[in-house]
Amino acid sequence: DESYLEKGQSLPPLNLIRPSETPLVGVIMGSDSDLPVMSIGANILKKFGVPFELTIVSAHRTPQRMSQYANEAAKRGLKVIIAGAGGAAHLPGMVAAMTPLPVIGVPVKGSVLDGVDSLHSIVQMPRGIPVATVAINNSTNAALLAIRILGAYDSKWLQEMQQYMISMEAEVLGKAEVLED
Ligand code: RP5
Repeated sequence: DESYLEKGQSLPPLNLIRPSETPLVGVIMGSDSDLPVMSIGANILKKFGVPFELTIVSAHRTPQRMSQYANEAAKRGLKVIIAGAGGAAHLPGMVAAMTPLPVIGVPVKGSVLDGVDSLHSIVQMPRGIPVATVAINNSTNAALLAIRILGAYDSKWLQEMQQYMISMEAEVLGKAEVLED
């Protein structure tokens, strides 16, 4: 069921699109225009079987919703937050400022400046409040990093990650063999 990935849904405050009732990872983004990028990472979480939720939280358009989300995240059982944003991408940093949970920022490429604006905005967090920043549009790595962090709570996720790495290696070695033939 991919219905939670549909674009353009209007969300009442904190009525989350929640594939899991007990999510461990919160995937949030500033706008539904970020969905094509962020849904790639969401699908990785889905593939690994990680309970997660996905919703829109805008730092500048819905600041109260952002505060509520960040303040309640740890109490609700989330372990990691993945936050995607474009432009003056303050969402990951603001969320990190209001929760002790690890926050992974995904710089989303906008229509101008090639996403370098978002990258600089997210990666240049001043000291004290860290945001783990992945490459522009790389929600895949954000999801994989979130799973590695979950491995600190439950070694099941480390085993899943190990399997993933082994199959990735086999895939690349397979391609190398084809080239050598
Ligand atoms: C940010 O502004 C969003 O994260 C999005 O990447 C960017 C553009 O937003 P919209 O044009 O979709 O409103 O808040």
